[in-house]
Amino acid sequence: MHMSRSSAIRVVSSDTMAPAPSAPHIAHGSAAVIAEISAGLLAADAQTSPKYLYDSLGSKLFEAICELPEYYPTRTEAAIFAQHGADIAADVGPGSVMVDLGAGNCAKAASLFPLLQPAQYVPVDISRDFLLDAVGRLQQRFPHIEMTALGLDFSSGFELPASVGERRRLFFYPGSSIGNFAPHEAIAFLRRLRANAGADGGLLIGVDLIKDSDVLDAAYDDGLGVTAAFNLNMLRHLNHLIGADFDIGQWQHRAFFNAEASRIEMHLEARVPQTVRWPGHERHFARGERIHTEDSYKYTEAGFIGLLEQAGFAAARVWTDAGGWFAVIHANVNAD
Ligand code: AVJ
Repeated sequence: MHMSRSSAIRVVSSDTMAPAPSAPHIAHGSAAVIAEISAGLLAADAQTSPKYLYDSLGSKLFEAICELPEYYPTRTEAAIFAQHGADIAADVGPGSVMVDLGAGNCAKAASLFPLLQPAQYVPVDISRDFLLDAVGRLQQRFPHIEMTALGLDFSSGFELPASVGERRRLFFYPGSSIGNFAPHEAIAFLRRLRANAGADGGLLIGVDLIKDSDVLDAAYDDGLGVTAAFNLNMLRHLNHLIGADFDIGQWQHRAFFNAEASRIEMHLEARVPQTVRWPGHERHFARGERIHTEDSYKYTEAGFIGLLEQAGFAAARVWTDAGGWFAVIHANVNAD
C-alpha cells in the first residue's frame, strides 16, 4: 500500500503548458493529481473526488457547515460523545495510538483526549497546511501526548511511517466521512484499517443514519448557502490544481438524497453552455450538465455492522442519539 502525497504541491513548469490567451493558467497539482482530475472531468458523466473540496478555504467552509442549524451530523455526534463518552472510553481503554483520519482542525479528537487518554496522536489530513496549523496549537495544550501529523491523502491506501506506534492503534474516523465511499469501497477501506490496526487495535467511527429525506436534503442545501459555497469552492481549487479556467458564477450547487442508492449526491450544474479549458484539454458543458462532486452514503445501524463484519472486524458496540439519527461505533480487531 502506498500513500499518495496529494498535498505535495509541485509547480509544473510553464514550458510544459499550452500558451494561455489571457491570464496564464498554471497547474500547481502533482502529475498524478492532474491526471486523476482530468480523467474525471473528461468522462461522459463528469465527476471529481470529494477530497478536492478541501483546500484551506474548503476546510474553513466545512467548519462553517458544522455550525449550521441544518447540518445535524456534527452536533448529533458530539451529543453522543457527551452523553456516552465515559462508556466509550471504558470500551476503548487508555494508552492507544489514536490515528485521526481526516483530522481537519483536530477539535473532535482534542475534546476526547481527557476521556480516551491516548499515548500518541496521529492526525492525518489531505489539507496539510490547515492541519499543521491546528496541530501546532494542540501540542501546546497537550504537551504529554506525542503528536505526529501526516499531511496526506489516505483515501487510496496508506502505510504509516515508523514513528507511529504499531500496537493498539485506534483508528478514529468520526463525522461519517466513511459515507464518501460507496459501500463496496468502504468494505475495502475498513479491511485496510483492520490490517493496519496492530495487535489489540480498533476503530472508533461515526456513521450517519438514514432518516427523513427533508432533513437530509436541508443538511446539504442550507438556507445561508454555505454548502453551496463549499461545493463551488472546488472549482477554485481545480483551477489552482490543474490550471483550469472555471468561471464560478456560471455554476450552481445541487444536492439531494437519492433514496434508491441511500446517498446524498452533490453536483455542480452549468448555468449556461460553456467550454472549460486547462493545459492540454478542454471540456464542453451543456446548460444543466453536471459535475458529480460528492456522495455521502447513509446507513442503517444493522447495515453498517454488516460492513464491519465483512471487513473482518470482531466485536462492535454502538451508541446512538435518542432520534436514531447518527451512530458512534467501536469495533475491535479481535474478539474479546
Ligand atoms: C465530511 C464527508 C462527512 O458528507 O456530510 C458536508 C461532507 N458535504 N456537506 C458529509 C459534506 C457537504 C461531509 N463529510
